[in-house]
Amino acid sequence: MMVKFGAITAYGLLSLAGEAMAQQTVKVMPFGASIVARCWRNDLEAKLKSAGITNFDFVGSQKGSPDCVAQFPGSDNDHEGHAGSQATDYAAHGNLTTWLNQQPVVDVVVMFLGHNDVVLGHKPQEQIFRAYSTLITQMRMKNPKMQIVWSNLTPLDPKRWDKDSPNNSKDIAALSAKIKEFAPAISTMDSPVRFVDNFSGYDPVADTEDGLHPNKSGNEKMASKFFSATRDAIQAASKGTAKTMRNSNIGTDFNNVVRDFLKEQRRAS
Ligand SMILES: *[C@@H]1O[C@H](CO)[C@@H](O)[C@H](O)[C@H]1NC(C)=O
Ligand SMILES: *[C@@H]1O[C@H](CO)[C@@H](O)[C@H](O)[C@H]1NC(C)=O
Ligand SMILES: *[C@@H]1O[C@H](CO)[C@@H](O)[C@H](O)[C@H]1NC(C)=O
Ligand SMILES: CC(=O)N[C@H]1CO[C@H](CO)[C@@H](O)[C@@H]1O
Repeated sequence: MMVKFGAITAYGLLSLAGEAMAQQTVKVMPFGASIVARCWRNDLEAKLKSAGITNFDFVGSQKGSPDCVAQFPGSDNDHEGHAGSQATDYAAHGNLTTWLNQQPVVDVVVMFLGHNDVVLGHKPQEQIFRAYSTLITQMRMKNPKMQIVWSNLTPLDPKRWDKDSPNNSKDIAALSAKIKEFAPAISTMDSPVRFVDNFSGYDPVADTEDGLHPNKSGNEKMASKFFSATRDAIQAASKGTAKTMRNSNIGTDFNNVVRDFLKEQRRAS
């Protein structure tokens, strides 16, 4: 009788575990400024879903334009991109920590940020990099295993953006090149940083509306560029969460449940 009850319990636990793993949704926060609000996110989601990556959910306090959902029906429009924002301001004010804490869980952050530090703030590159470090530290404080996808910046059309300040497009290019160098240096085993190159192959005239913000072809390029790093980050996060069983459904740490169950079994037999 005891053994039979145990067997049923084991079966129950296993199917519960299977269910929890199947339901394990990876929470992905697209983070940055106005370009993060654009429809490349919806395009990226569509590309991931057609590749069979479906166990993720975009999170954030902001909603993209309804146009993005019209273009990609049924897509998830949540993000954390705030128009006109600078990495240096986020770092100074703790905004990211606030937004991360509004979410019960964040597994992946997709960061695209820094244009405004150059074109609005004219901040020195070292200050921008100190801000990036602070932001990555904040991500890891929220989740020591945060999977980070970090893109450099799309280029600016100098004809439009260098009128008021002649170094804008040059400074964006230099910042982009520096991000490429810095991203692997800040990557760790527990919390990998996957670099995405959004600079090369992007045409700031043909791929934007205004020399900066992507139009349809720019969105498509960005989605393609973000694809493999985001897919890998989601897959890594879902492996990680399956292992430690972050699990609010069961209400307790699954590993402990299994350990106690096995102890019971040994005692019973
Ligand atoms: C960031 O935080 C500061 C200080 O709380 C606030 O004034 C600012 O509006 C926040 N930025 C955004 C984009 O919400
Ligand atoms: C632009 O860059 C040049 C050379 O790098 C520098 O000498 C100049 O001061 C910069 N101008 C502004 C407005 O930042
Ligand atoms: C993108 O915008 C540029 C210039 O604004 C335009 O020439 C191009 O046709 C647009 N491409 C798409 C796919 O919207
Ligand atoms: C002009 C410039 O600095 N371009 C760089 C932009 O970023 C890409 C990738 O990070 C580099 O390969 C380019 O050299």
